[in-house]
Amino acid sequence: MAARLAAQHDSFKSSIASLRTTPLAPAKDLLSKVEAPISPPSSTKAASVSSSEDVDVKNAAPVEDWEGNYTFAPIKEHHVARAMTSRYMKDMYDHAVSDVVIVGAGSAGLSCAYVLAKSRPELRISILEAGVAPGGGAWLGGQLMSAMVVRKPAHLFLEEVGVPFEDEGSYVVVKHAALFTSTILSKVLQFPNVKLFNATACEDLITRPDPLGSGQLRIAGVVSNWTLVTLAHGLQSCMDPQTITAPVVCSFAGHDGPFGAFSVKRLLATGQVEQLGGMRGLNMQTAEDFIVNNTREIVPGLITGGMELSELDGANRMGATFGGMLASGAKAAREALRLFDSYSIDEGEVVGFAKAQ
Ligand code: AHZ
Repeated sequence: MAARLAAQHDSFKSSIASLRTTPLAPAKDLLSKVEAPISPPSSTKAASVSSSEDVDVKNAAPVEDWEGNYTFAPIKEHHVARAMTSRYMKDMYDHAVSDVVIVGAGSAGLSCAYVLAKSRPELRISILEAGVAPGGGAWLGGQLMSAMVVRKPAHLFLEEVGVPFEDEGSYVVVKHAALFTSTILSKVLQFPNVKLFNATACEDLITRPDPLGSGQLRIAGVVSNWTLVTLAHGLQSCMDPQTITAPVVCSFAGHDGPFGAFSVKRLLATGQVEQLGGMRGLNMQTAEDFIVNNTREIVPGLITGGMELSELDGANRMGATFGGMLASGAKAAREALRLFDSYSIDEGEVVGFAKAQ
């Protein structure tokens, strides 16, 4: 048995070695032979190129030469490891106390982040996005189709962000939803006061008796964990999370789903809201106005908008029209600033009302 495994291992090693060293066969032979080698590349220069292990990178100067001599500046593996680790850990350290936390980087969350970060560059804004790719449902229009419909007046927000569209009268059309999402994402990420923690889930909310005397519990930040760790909870009994303290949390976790409507579901579980209305059927005529006009602080310190709000309020969905999400995010940002400016804050915690100027 051991001898057979060793023989298989040797044959595997030699087949890998042959993939590395055998010159590429002509294309017609490749098509006719199932076991044809795949590399090296077909360039006639390939035979004279050294393997990467042979190259002494210590003193190589970077050269952008497209004729076969493109040379990268030297690097060591630990440079890459430290470049990532030092920045990520510094961000976690700095953002452990934030001014505003946004949960969910879909169209509503990103719109909120854009307005907040642009209008108040001194604020420290953290975004938690459970997925690896921010953008939520805004990479496509409806039913996997490209175009994104935005009803007026939310086209003004597209103009503000710099997303081109075709004007169809009462609504506008962005030729690809990904154009909106990639544009707003690139702008949000370039603001120095924003940190996006993607692949990071909001697992819980920090609560405190409200020092402002509301008689309710105040949301004082979020409990976070890398999403993979959150998902592994089923396998492991307990893996403790991290926290971000903040006087204002804006939640845009979308409608119900594996991660959706996170904050309102958590508030229900903890008795901070009595019931969830549950998202209602589609009504494009009314749904967007409702979501925008009801985007609000739902318990002290927590603002909810986007489709998460439909789960709380029992509001209709709107399907593939996105103006309500953009305007809900923008309204939440205004509300977040109003709250923030009304507080006296110590190390991210609300300690009283701001003194009148
Ligand atoms: O990954 C989620 C998504 O990117 C993220 N999210 C959810 N729970 C989270 C948690 N921690 C961190 N616990 C979390 N992130 O939140 C994002 C929600 O984006 P979305 O696009 O699903 O929601 P939205 O409200 O921004 O936009 C909704 C778009 C819709 S749905 C709809 C309909 O069903 O009719 N119509 C529109 C326009």
